[in-house]
Amino acid sequence: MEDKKIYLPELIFNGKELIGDHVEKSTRKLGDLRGIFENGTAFESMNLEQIAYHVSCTFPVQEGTSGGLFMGITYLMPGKVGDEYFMTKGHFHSNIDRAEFYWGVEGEGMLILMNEAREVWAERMYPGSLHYIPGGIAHRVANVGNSMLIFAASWPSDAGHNYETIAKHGFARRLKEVNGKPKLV
Ligand code: PAN
Ligand code: ZN
Repeated sequence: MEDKKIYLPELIFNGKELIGDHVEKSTRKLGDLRGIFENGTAFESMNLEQIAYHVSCTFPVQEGTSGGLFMGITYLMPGKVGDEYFMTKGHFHSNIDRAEFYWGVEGEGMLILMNEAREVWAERMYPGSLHYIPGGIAHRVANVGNSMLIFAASWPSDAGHNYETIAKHGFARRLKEVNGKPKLV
């Protein structure tokens, strides 16, 4: 007899993509990243309509609900603006003590982290790398490879995103390609 209490999951994560009815996609073009790269002249000379990254997310509860979790997969294109790699905008969480997990799925990246005292450090991202980002730490990812970087993330549904602090003050160090290698300068 058919078991009426066993269901199929509503979402599939096939290792690379989130699939299901409740997946929301958002896109950031290079032009949306104005101001985050040091070399403004190089930036303005590029195709600002090109996609820098897109994110596929599932929000099982309403944003701001306490106790829930969200998940998102980020697809960050390879490229550079001057000697800086394509990177995500980066943010603190609005509820600053909320933590997050990131994990590497495909490609080669660098997770750049900064505490409220503006100390900066970075962790290499690669397929299978797992990164616990404690509360109070701003986070941004750079694609340091030649192919698309894919990473997944899960964060609390009441974390929220504070982009303003980073938009205004940036990170205290920049990740640049120096002699062919990524370096925090
Ligand atoms: C991630 C990020 C995603 C895009 O899901 O939102 O990688 O980066 P930005 O939000 O900085 O543009 C996350 O950290 N959520 O909290
Ligand atoms: Zn976050």
